Amino acid sequence: MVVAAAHDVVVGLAVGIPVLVVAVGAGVALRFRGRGPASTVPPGEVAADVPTGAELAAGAEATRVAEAEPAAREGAEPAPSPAGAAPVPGAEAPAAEVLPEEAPEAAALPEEAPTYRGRLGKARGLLAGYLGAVRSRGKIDATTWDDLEEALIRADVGVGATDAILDDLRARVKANEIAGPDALLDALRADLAAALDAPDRTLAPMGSARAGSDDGDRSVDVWLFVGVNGVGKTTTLGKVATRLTAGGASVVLAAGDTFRAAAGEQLALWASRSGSEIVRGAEGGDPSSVVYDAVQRAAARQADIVLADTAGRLHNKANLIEELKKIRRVSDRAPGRVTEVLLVIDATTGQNGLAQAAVFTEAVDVTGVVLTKLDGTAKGGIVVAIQRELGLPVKLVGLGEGPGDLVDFDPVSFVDALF
Ligand SMILES: Nc1nc2c(ncn2[C@@H]2O[C@H](COP(=O)(O)OP(=O)(O)O)[C@@H](O)[C@H]2O)c(=O)[nH]1
Ligand SMILES: [Mg+2]
Repeated sequence: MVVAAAHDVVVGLAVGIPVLVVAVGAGVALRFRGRGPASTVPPGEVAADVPTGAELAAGAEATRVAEAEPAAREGAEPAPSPAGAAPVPGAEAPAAEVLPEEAPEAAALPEEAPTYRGRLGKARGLLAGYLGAVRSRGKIDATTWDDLEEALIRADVGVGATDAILDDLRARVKANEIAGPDALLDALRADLAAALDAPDRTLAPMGSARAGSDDGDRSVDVWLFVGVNGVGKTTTLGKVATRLTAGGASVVLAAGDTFRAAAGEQLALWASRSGSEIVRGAEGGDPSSVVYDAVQRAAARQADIVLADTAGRLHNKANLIEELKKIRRVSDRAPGRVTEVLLVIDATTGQNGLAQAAVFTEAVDVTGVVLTKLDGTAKGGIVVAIQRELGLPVKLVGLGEGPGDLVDFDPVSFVDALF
């Protein structure tokens, strides 16, 4: 692919390698873009389905060039409405365009909700071999502990949580509280569920912005969706919109991923699928303006909530953090109030998801985690590691790509589905 301008190179890369970048992990990917020697790829030439180190370095080169003209993305924050002014969408921040969706129809959720047991076949398959071996041995011996340790580590439970759980089980076996392999596996199941216990995994109830603000009726709840590219932010946002509109809420989607046009298109599809309105900006426009306009629009239409999509990668980590902080600040301006910041993590990236999370928790006050693609991985144990390492409740879980494939996280059903 030969492209003309540095800007296009960035877009090309954004489209071409995000999945691989995610696989590498945000920390590493962002570091790659931050340095990188002179490109060995001819200028303007972006090859590749499989990015080599040289191509990632070329990406670094291209993004540095693009950073020379960041003005479009880093304009002044949109000014707040003067007191008493009518909330005319787009008046203060003309970057965003409101796509009218007259009388959107609420979408119906598919009738059959996915079950953990039905969708966690891969994770269960991984554990089954080890757990079967433990059971069939008929007694608890050194091999039992090796099997359990390997099972938990391979399922991505993480070293810390694995050690804690096995220490507890060993002590109880020693104290004769646990007699044989069957009792041991029951205890393991209970320990896993206990490790997933969180004080509060419920989503902020609709209207909490109103309840918590002096601005009374005009307040609009805003939920932000953040996370690395490709983890499932837009899809999750669409699923949440579907769920909320099916419950009778009126929803405005803010297409805050202005990094590439395709992101807006994808969200527009979810808007029409879910019967939500959408506010979009120009490609490369200021995402904060889009969210700001969406809040104005929601207030004018007395909509219940704004769900804001964000870009998962910018030129570098510092940019990403600054952008997210700004989006959060602007979203929190009356009449908007941020009542959830959901960090979306792809379960298939395993322990890398934890490294990614650090970047986002630094930027914005994350209120909960959405763990996606649990249907596609044997590494379901990552949910334990997330809660333990991040101290954040896993609130929602993605079990597929369809509008209904999102469930509230339920530790007991989850753990049961693994055995
Ligand atoms: N199997 C599966 N695929 C998912 C899930 N959530 C998202 N995806 C897919 O992951 C890919 C990236 O999702 P997208 O929402 O575009 O990610 P974003 O870049 O974070 O906005 C898409 O192909 C989605 O269909 C899930 O829970 N299960
Ligand atoms: Mg997206």
